[in-house]
This record gives sequence, C-alpha cells and structure tokens, in this order.
Amino acid sequence: MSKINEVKELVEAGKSKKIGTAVQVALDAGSQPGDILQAMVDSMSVVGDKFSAGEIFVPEMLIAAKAMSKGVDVLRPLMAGDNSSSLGTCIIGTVAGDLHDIGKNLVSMMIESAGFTMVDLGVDVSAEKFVAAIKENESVTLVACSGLLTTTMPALKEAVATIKASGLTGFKVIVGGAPVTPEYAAEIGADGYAADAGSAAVKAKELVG
Ligand code: B1M
Repeated sequence: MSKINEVKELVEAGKSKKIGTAVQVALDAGSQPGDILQAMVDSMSVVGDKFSAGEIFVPEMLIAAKAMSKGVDVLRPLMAGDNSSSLGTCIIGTVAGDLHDIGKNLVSMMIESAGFTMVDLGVDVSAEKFVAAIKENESVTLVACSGLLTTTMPALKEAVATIKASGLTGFKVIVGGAPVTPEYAAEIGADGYAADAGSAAVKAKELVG
C-alpha cells in the first residue's frame, strides 16, 4: 500500500495515535503536503458517505475527525506560506449551532498563509460574538464565516446580517462550507464566497487587496 493510502485508511479508521507518524513517513517518501491533505479530505468524504448510509455513527465520525486534525498538525508548518506581508486581521469562526471545524481550520490555515493575522473564534459562534470580535481587534479587514449543516445556513445568514447591520466598516465578509452556494452567499449579502480552502485564500486576497 502506498504511504499516502495508508494515511487515508488511518483517517477513515480514526487512528489518531498512528496518523502523525504515517503523515511524516509519506512526506519522507516524497509525497507533497497538498496531496496528503487531499487524501485526508477524501477520507472524510468516505466517512460522511458511510454515516449517510447508516454504516457508522457520530462517534466514528468524531474519531475520524480527530485523526484528520492530528494529521493536519504535521502538515501545518509545511503549508504556511510567506506571511511577511500583512493584509490585516481575519476573524474566523463556524456559525452558531455548528460544531464542524476541520474545514474552517483548513480555511484559516490557507488565509493565514495568504498574509492575514488570524483570530479564530472556534465553533458555535453567535452573530454577536463575530461583531464583538470585530470591535475588539485592530485592523480587521476580513470576517470569514463557515457553515457545514443545511440546518445552520440560517445562522450564516444571521451572522452576515448582524455584522452588516452593526455599522462597523473597513472589512469584507466571506462565507463558505459544503451546503453554501455562490447564489446563497450573494442572497445573504456576503461580499465573497469560496468553495474550498485554497480558493478562500485567493478570494480573501482579492477582496482585501
Ligand atoms: Co457531521 N455532518 N454532523 N460531524 N460531518 C456532515 C457535514 C454531513 C454531510 C454527514 C452526512 O450526513 N453525510 C451531515 C450534514 C448534512 C447536511 O446538513 N446536509 C452531518 C451531520 C448530519 C451531523 C450531525 C447533525 C449528526 C448527528 O448528530 N446526527 C452532527 C451535527 C453537530 C453540530 O454541528 N451541531 C454532526 C457532527 C459531526 C461530528 C462532531 C461528529 C464531526 C465534526 C468534528 C469536527 O469538525 N471537529 C462530523 C464530521 C467529521 C462530519 C463529516 C464526516 C466530515 C466533515 C469534514 O471535516 N470534512 C461530514 C461529511 C462530509 O463532509 N462529507 C459531516 C472535511 C473538510 C475538509 O471539509 O468541512 O466541507 P469541509 O470544508 C471544506 C469546504 O466545505 C470549504 O473548505 C473546506 C476545505 O476545503 N469550507 C469553506 C468550509 N468552511 C468554509 C468557509 C469559507 C470558505 C470555504 O469561507 C469563510
């Protein structure tokens, strides 16, 4: 089995203790960090499909997520770009009622590598908490809201509406997450949308630059 496939299988099986070493072995064998990351993202899709099919349940999804996070920890220093230029501060969080953070963490990592200073509010972030963070931090140029559940899309809408109604200025709002479409992002008044972590970084630069 190729080293990268081993990483894939360990994520699917939720083997947190073994994943760090497996990622390092894949790197040492010449795999690119981006390819290893994509393999882990693919694993999470498999996990999601198994959940949909009733083959696994929430605990299994959770341990797979933990394994992926451990794998990402090994890749993080290698994915960070040249952030010597400062594009300001980006406030990021997963919206209220939503506990998914892997995608948000990847988006955060990529936006940081594009030259932003990140303030990560974590998961289950209320609209008011986003606004408070914009007030508390200096040079906020971007607010990034992630939502992974169809049931939390209204929370995404509320976050954007509350941020826009706050009267605070000087920043753009970008939204994304699996159920979010460019049409929905436009409909709720977001300034930008991105489908994945890489394009979120590109869009972030475009919005602020
Ligand atoms: Co849940 N979950 N989950 N889950 N989970 C999904 C999302 C689901 C699709 C699984 C399925 O049914 N196939 C489904 C949602 C269905 C829907 O709404 N349409 C689902 C469900 C139903 C649930 C629960 C309701 C299950 C239950 O309790 N019965 C529950 C909800 C809890 C809550 O949030 N309130 C729940 C819980 C969980 C766990 C806690 C167990 C765990 C999350 C752990 C964690 O994140 N720390 C979990 C997991 C792991 C998943 C799956 C399997 C994997 C998610 C993931 O990390 N993907 C997921 C199935 C799937 O995604 N196929 C699933 C990998 C990640 C890299 O991709 O997060 O999509 P993603 O992020 C991408 C893009 O979306 C985008 O870029 C990222 C990187 O490229 N992106 C942005 C994300 N945010 C962005 C922001 C941007 C721009 C782009 O700009 C700001």
